Amino acid sequence: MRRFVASTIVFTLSACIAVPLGASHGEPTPPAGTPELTFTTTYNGEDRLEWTRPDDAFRFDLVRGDLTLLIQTQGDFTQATTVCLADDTFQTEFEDADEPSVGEAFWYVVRGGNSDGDGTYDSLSASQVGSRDAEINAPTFACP
Ligand SMILES: [Ca+2]
Repeated sequence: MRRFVASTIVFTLSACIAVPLGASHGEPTPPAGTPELTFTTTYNGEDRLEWTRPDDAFRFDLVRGDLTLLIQTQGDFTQATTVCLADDTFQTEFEDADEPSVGEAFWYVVRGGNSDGDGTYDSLSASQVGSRDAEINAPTFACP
Protein backbone atom coordinates (compact mmCIF):
# COMPACT_ATOMS: atom_id res chain seq x y z
CA MET A 1 0.00 0.00 0.00
CA ARG A 2 2.79 2.44 0.84
CA ARG A 3 4.58 1.63 -2.40
CA PHE A 4 1.47 2.41 -4.39
CA VAL A 5 1.11 5.79 -2.75
CA ALA A 6 4.79 6.59 -3.32
CA SER A 7 4.51 5.68 -7.00
CA THR A 8 1.53 7.96 -7.40
CA ILE A 9 3.41 10.86 -5.82
CA VAL A 10 6.46 10.35 -8.05
CA PHE A 11 4.31 10.21 -11.16
CA THR A 12 2.51 13.41 -10.26
CA LEU A 13 5.79 15.26 -9.66
CA SER A 14 7.23 14.03 -12.97
CA ALA A 15 4.18 15.21 -14.87
CA CYS A 16 4.47 18.70 -13.39
CA ILE A 17 8.22 18.94 -14.06
CA ALA A 18 7.69 18.05 -17.73
CA VAL A 19 5.59 21.18 -18.36
CA PRO A 20 7.88 24.10 -19.29
CA LEU A 21 7.52 27.32 -17.34
CA GLY A 22 5.02 29.65 -18.93
CA ALA A 23 3.25 26.89 -20.84
CA SER A 24 -0.39 26.17 -20.27
CA HIS A 25 -1.32 22.69 -19.19
CA GLY A 26 -2.63 20.70 -22.15
CA GLU A 27 -0.84 22.63 -24.89
CA PRO A 28 1.87 20.52 -26.54
CA THR A 29 5.22 22.31 -26.46
CA PRO A 30 7.96 20.37 -28.29
CA PRO A 31 11.45 21.84 -27.92
CA ALA A 32 11.74 25.25 -29.56
CA GLY A 33 15.53 25.30 -29.51
CA THR A 34 17.98 23.18 -31.42
CA PRO A 35 21.05 21.38 -30.05
CA GLU A 36 24.46 22.70 -31.10
CA LEU A 37 26.47 19.82 -32.56
CA THR A 38 30.26 19.56 -32.41
CA PHE A 39 32.57 16.93 -33.87
CA THR A 40 35.92 15.84 -32.46
CA THR A 41 38.32 12.95 -32.93
CA THR A 42 39.27 11.27 -29.64
CA TYR A 43 42.81 10.27 -28.60
CA ASN A 44 42.14 6.72 -29.86
CA GLY A 45 40.88 7.93 -33.23
CA GLU A 46 37.13 7.59 -32.57
CA ASP A 47 34.86 10.16 -34.15
CA ARG A 48 32.83 11.72 -31.35
CA LEU A 49 29.73 13.86 -31.75
CA GLU A 50 28.60 15.97 -28.82
CA TRP A 51 25.67 18.32 -28.59
CA THR A 52 24.20 20.83 -26.21
CA ARG A 53 20.99 20.15 -24.33
CA PRO A 54 18.36 22.87 -24.87
CA ASP A 55 16.41 23.60 -21.69
CA ASP A 56 13.21 22.10 -23.06
CA ALA A 57 14.68 18.84 -24.45
CA PHE A 58 15.64 15.63 -22.65
CA ARG A 59 15.86 13.07 -25.49
CA PHE A 60 17.60 13.26 -28.85
CA ASP A 61 17.50 11.81 -32.37
CA LEU A 62 20.78 11.73 -34.32
CA VAL A 63 20.88 11.03 -38.07
CA ARG A 64 23.75 10.65 -40.51
CA GLY A 65 23.85 11.15 -44.25
CA ASP A 66 26.05 11.13 -47.32
CA LEU A 67 27.50 14.54 -48.13
CA THR A 68 28.18 13.69 -51.78
CA LEU A 69 24.54 12.67 -52.24
CA LEU A 70 23.40 15.86 -50.51
CA ILE A 71 25.46 17.96 -52.91
CA GLN A 72 24.49 15.95 -56.02
CA THR A 73 20.76 16.22 -55.18
CA GLN A 74 21.09 19.95 -54.46
CA GLY A 75 20.19 19.54 -50.82
CA ASP A 76 17.62 16.72 -50.87
CA PHE A 77 17.83 15.30 -47.35
CA THR A 78 15.37 12.50 -48.20
CA GLN A 79 17.86 10.98 -50.62
CA ALA A 80 20.96 11.91 -48.63
CA THR A 81 19.84 10.66 -45.17
CA THR A 82 21.33 7.20 -44.67
CA VAL A 83 20.89 6.11 -41.04
CA CYS A 84 19.30 6.92 -37.69
CA LEU A 85 22.27 6.59 -35.32
CA ALA A 86 20.39 7.25 -32.08
CA ASP A 87 16.65 7.35 -31.41
CA ASP A 88 15.38 9.01 -28.24
CA THR A 89 18.74 8.77 -26.51
CA PHE A 90 19.16 10.59 -23.22
CA GLN A 91 22.88 10.97 -23.93
CA THR A 92 24.42 14.11 -25.44
CA GLU A 93 27.28 12.32 -27.18
CA PHE A 94 27.81 9.52 -29.69
CA GLU A 95 30.89 7.82 -31.07
CA ASP A 96 30.55 6.86 -34.72
CA ALA A 97 32.71 3.82 -35.55
CA ASP A 98 31.91 4.01 -39.26
CA GLU A 99 34.25 5.82 -41.62
CA PRO A 100 33.28 7.33 -44.96
CA SER A 101 34.97 5.95 -48.06
CA VAL A 102 38.03 7.78 -49.38
CA GLY A 103 36.87 11.01 -51.01
CA GLU A 104 33.45 10.83 -49.31
CA ALA A 105 32.10 12.54 -46.18
CA PHE A 106 29.26 12.18 -43.71
CA TRP A 107 26.96 14.90 -42.44
CA TYR A 108 25.14 14.73 -39.09
CA VAL A 109 22.17 16.51 -37.57
CA VAL A 110 20.49 16.14 -34.19
CA ARG A 111 17.12 17.22 -32.82
CA GLY A 112 15.79 17.44 -29.30
CA GLY A 113 12.56 15.99 -28.05
CA ASN A 114 10.41 16.01 -24.95
CA SER A 115 7.16 14.45 -23.78
CA ASP A 116 5.19 16.75 -26.12
CA GLY A 117 7.00 15.84 -29.33
CA ASP A 118 10.09 16.27 -31.46
CA GLY A 119 12.00 19.49 -32.03
CA THR A 120 13.65 20.44 -35.29
CA TYR A 121 16.71 19.34 -37.27
CA ASP A 122 16.97 22.91 -38.53
CA SER A 123 19.87 25.10 -37.47
CA LEU A 124 17.52 28.03 -36.72
CA SER A 125 20.08 30.20 -38.52
CA ALA A 126 18.95 32.86 -40.97
CA SER A 127 21.40 31.42 -43.52
CA GLN A 128 19.53 28.08 -43.77
CA VAL A 129 17.21 27.87 -46.81
CA GLY A 130 13.98 25.93 -46.20
CA SER A 131 13.39 23.31 -43.49
CA ARG A 132 15.17 19.95 -43.26
CA ASP A 133 12.54 18.26 -41.09
CA ALA A 134 10.09 16.87 -43.67
CA GLU A 135 12.88 15.54 -45.91
CA ILE A 136 14.84 13.91 -43.05
CA ASN A 137 11.67 12.36 -41.63
CA ALA A 138 10.61 10.86 -44.99
CA PRO A 139 12.94 7.84 -45.41
CA THR A 140 11.67 4.60 -43.87
CA PHE A 141 14.86 4.33 -41.79
CA ALA A 142 14.52 7.85 -40.39
CA CYS A 143 14.47 8.26 -36.62
CA PRO A 144 10.90 7.76 -35.40
CA1 LIG B 1 12.83 9.71 -31.78
